[in-house]
Amino acid sequence: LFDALKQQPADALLSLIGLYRDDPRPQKLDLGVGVYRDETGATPVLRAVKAAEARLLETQDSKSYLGPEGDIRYTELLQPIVFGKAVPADRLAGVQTPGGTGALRLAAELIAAAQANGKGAGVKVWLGTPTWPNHAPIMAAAGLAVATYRYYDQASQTVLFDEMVEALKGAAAGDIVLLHGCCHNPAGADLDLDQWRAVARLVAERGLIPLIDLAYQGLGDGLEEDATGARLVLDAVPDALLAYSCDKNFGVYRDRVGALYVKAATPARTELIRSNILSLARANWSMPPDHGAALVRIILDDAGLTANWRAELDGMRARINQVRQALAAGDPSLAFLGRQRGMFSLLPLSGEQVGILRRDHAVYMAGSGRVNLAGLTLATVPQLIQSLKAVR
Ligand code: PLP
Ligand code: TYF
Repeated sequence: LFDALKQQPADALLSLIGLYRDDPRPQKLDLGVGVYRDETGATPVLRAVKAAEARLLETQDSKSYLGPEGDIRYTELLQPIVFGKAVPADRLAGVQTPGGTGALRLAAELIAAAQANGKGAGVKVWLGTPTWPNHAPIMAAAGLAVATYRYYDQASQTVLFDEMVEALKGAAAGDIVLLHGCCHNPAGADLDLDQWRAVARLVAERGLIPLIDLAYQGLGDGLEEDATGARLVLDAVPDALLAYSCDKNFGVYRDRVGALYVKAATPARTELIRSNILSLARANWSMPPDHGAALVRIILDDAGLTANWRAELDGMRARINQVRQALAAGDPSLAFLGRQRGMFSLLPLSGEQVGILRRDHAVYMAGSGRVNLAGLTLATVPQLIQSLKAVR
């Protein structure tokens, strides 16, 4: 049986971790996989998370099963941060998921299940290009058809908004449109508020269903600011999906902390969706892992810990934006980095130039030219600028 399998490529981004580790050059720069790094290059456990872990260790009196919805209080406490308000429980189904990836997969399975029941035969999921490389495989794994709209031009560093709108005018009612809530991965370029408003109108008028991927809230301009566009879209439509990740903004990557929220037009539809996402979760992972979500719950349930977490998040965001401003100030051709947000941006480099940067300059980035700016410090910004000049 298994000989029929085809060899699969390794995840290109995750493979960089090993290549970088094995490089003996002391000046090497890791701008690869998307994790936050502090000015010493470390990805530390946040102090608020450590405090929550100490509390959990002391107070947890059982590890018995929770259920497919995971930690209900966690999904409730996260809700005002994401939506900016309390959404009535009979209009919003929320479940804890294994990371943002689990939320995306569950969203895809829900769409596929509805489609299989004949409600949306031929539904397409519209992905911008470029996008996070896992988006298309997740949709395909659930059996969904993917269509694309051009989103960003790497050479001119511009969001192709008119092209995006034109493409989405070709989408059929009931089609799904995946939108990055903030800190676009890999482009670093988000819609401005007027563009978000236009997208909100477009999806509402054409009966499209937004699927918002919000994996970096708080790492762009602030917790509120980073959710503004998503909220505009959510408020404009009767039905919408939102895949959330706490893995970056709480720094709990390996603990796999996410949530799927589905907004529905009526209480009956909300209940229908809730029962289906719980049944799909059971068939996939039964129940999500508890630890990370319990930490987020403990933090958000405590005003002091919440304030500490927000301050640490503010610090991470400030450092990323400081690196962005330093690059922009250090080289006019990098001015666009100062206008973009989040950990990632796409440098206008060929695959060959990316290879030379790795081989001759020990600068590690994704083959696409995507850089994780959190891999830099004010001290190493000039090194990147010099290395880029050398390959141009
Ligand atoms: N969506 C985007 C755009 C991402 O960059 C990531 C990164 O990992 C995810 C979703 C998935 O997040 P998680 O690690 O929580 O599964
Ligand atoms: O894009 C990134 O670097 C992050 C981390 O298969 C990541 O989203 C990368 C690859 C992957 C899962 C997560």
